[in-house]
Amino acid sequence: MDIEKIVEGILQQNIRSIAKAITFVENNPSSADLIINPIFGRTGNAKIFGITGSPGAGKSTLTDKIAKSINKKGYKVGIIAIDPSSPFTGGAILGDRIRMNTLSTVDGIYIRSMATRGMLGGLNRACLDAIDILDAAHFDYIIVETVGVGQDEVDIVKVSDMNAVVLVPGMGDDIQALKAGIMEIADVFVVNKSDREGVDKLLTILNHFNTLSEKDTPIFQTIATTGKGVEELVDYMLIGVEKNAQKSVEERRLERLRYRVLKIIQEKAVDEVLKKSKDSMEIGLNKVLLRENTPYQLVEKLMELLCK
Ligand SMILES: Nc1nc2c(ncn2[C@@H]2O[C@H](COP(=O)(O)OP(=O)(O)OP(=O)(O)O)[C@@H](O)[C@H]2O)c(=O)[nH]1
Ligand SMILES: [Mg+2]
Repeated sequence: MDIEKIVEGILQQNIRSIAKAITFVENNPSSADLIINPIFGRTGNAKIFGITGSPGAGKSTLTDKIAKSINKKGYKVGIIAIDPSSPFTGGAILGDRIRMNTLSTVDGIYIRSMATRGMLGGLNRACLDAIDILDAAHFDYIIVETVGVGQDEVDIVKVSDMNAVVLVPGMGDDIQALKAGIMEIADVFVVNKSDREGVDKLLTILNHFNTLSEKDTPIFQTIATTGKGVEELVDYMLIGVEKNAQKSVEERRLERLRYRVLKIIQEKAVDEVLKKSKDSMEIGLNKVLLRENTPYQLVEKLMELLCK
């Protein structure tokens, strides 16, 4: 693979090169720097939106409409859809392709799915690399769609510039599950499927949440399928992302970088330990199995190898 050509292609906004580059950073964690190092100087311009919400809340439908709306205003939009890893929604990749199909042909909107399965925790590193690739290719806004359930997914929206949490009427217990991680970091609540029954009840819950948390997180109502309410939401998001109420853009960027560097260290450290400790790992594990050593003592030894 000709990395130089791909890098050049990214900077020239060539879609094929962008797609190849994202696949490369996904599949080659230890050499993602070959792509990122030469383009990093061209990044830092894109604004990143997180769209989070439980499976089936209408995130993709909404993202589709939001992207089109932003695109109409003259901006390029990149979408990274992080697939739900739950086996019940295992068809999500195909589903997203079909639902977001209308976008792929529109000039100035690029959509990419990233699978959580089989990533061994490297998803967020790869996702942040993909954001850089789109940023360097002059995408003005990048939307990351994810179900905010696992820690990795909560982390990734935490480091976006603005985070919209999508809720639907009649969620009941679901809202409790979301609460722990996501509700607190929402910059805006979106009550989607507001054509359904139970909107008032959900609004009451959200207002109650706002009162309890002493926050005034704005609440928008949408019907993603028809696009109702989307324009208002987009206007708010475009302005809100510039003057984020909770944290300054600089603060968020610094947090994003800190998080990213720690993720790269994590991945590299594990990689290095595995590479350097093949035999000692096996011998060590057997000792732990026989209770001659503890897991902590083994790690201590393996870390020594890492530092050599
Ligand atoms: N009635 C109604 N249906 C909607 C609305 N928005 C989305 N839907 C439908 O809800 C279903 C799920 O929509 P998606 O956009 O795929 O939801 P998602 O949150 O992206 O789902 P996952 O990515 O699988 O978690 C689809 O059948 C949509 O047509 C809405 O506002 N009202
Ligand atoms: Mg989706």
